[in-house]
Amino acid sequence: MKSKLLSILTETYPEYISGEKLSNMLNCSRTAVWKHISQLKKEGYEITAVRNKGYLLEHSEVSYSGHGVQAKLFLRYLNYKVMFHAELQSTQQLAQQLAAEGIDEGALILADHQSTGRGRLGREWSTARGTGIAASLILKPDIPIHTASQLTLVAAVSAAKLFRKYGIEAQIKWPNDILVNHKKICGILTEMQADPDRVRALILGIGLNVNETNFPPSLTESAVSMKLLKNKNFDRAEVTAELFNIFEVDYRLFLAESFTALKDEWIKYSATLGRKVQVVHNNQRIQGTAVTIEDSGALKIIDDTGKEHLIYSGDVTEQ
Ligand code: BTX
Repeated sequence: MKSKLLSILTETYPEYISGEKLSNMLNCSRTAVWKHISQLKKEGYEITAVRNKGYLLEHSEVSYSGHGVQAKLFLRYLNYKVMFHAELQSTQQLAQQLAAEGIDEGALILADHQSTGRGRLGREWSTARGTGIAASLILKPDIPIHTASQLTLVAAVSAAKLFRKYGIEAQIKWPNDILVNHKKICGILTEMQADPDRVRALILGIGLNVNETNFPPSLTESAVSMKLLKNKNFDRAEVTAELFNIFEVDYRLFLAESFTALKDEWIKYSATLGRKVQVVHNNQRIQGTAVTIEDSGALKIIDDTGKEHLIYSGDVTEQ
C-alpha cells in the first residue's frame, strides 16, 4: 500500500493529488491515506499537504519517475514500456513474474529502492532509496539458448559507452561488472526463462550507482558512484533513458549479426584482457593470463603451463 501510494505521488508530481482521489485509487478510506502519508513522512519523505489541493511529494529525487524516463526513450527498435515502482524487493523478481505471465518484450521495470536486490549466485545488490538505478528489462529474442548469456556482454558494452558519455572511463570486467579504477559502478544480471529448445524470455537486470555518496560498510572500499567520481548529482531519468537508448542499438546489432559485431568494442573497454587472473570454474582453480574473448563470449585464458582454457561462466579475480 505504502509503495503504491509513493508510486502515485511520484507519477503525479508536480501536481497535487487529493485525498479523495488517492483513497479511490488505493481502495481505502481517506483516514487510511492520511495514516500512510504520516508514516512516509516519519520515514523521511517530504510530503506537503494543502487544504483543498491534497498532497504533493517534495522529495528532491522526485524527477526520477516512470514518465520522466519514458519521455526520454527513443523507441527506435524496442518498444519500451516503463513500469516505475517507488519500492520493490527486486525489479528482477517482478520482471520474472511478469515474463512468466507473458508480458510483451520491452517491459522495463524500474525501482527507486530495492529491499532485496540480487546479484549472481544468491549475492545481494544494494540499491539505496533515491540514489541509484535498478532496472530489469524483458526481452524475447529469437536466439539459440547457448547464446543467451552473451546478452550480458552486450549490455556491458552499452553501459561502458553510457559512462563515457558522462566523461567516466568505465571498464568491463568479464563477465558482468563495470568498474572504474577497480571499483564497481554497475552490475549486470541476465536471467532466462526457456523451453528445452527455445528462449521464452531474457530478463536483463542492471544496477547502476548514480548519486550515492555512502555505501554500506562492506562496499565502501569496492563500490563507486557517478557522483563520487564527478562531484555532482546526475538526473537518473536521463541516465536511465540514455542507457536504454544505447542498449537498443547494440541489441539490434546483436540480433542482426551476433555478439561478434560488438566484440571489438567489448575488447576496447575490457579491464580483464591482458591481465593475470584467477578463475574458479567447475570447482577447478585456473590461473593464467586472460588473452581474448571468443565470438561465443567465452574468456580465453592461457595458464602458466601454456594450456588454453575457455571459460563460459565464473568469477574472475586479478592475481
Ligand atoms: P554480482 O553477483 O556480480 O555482484 C554482487 C556483489 O557486488 C555483491 O556481493 C557485493 O559485493 C557487490 N555489490 C552489491 N551492491 C553493490 C553496489 N551497489 N555497488 C557496487 N558493488 C555492489 C552483479 O552481481 C549484478 C547485479 C544486478 C543488480 C540488478 S539491480 C536491478 C535488477 N534487480 C535485481 O534484483 N538485480 C538486478
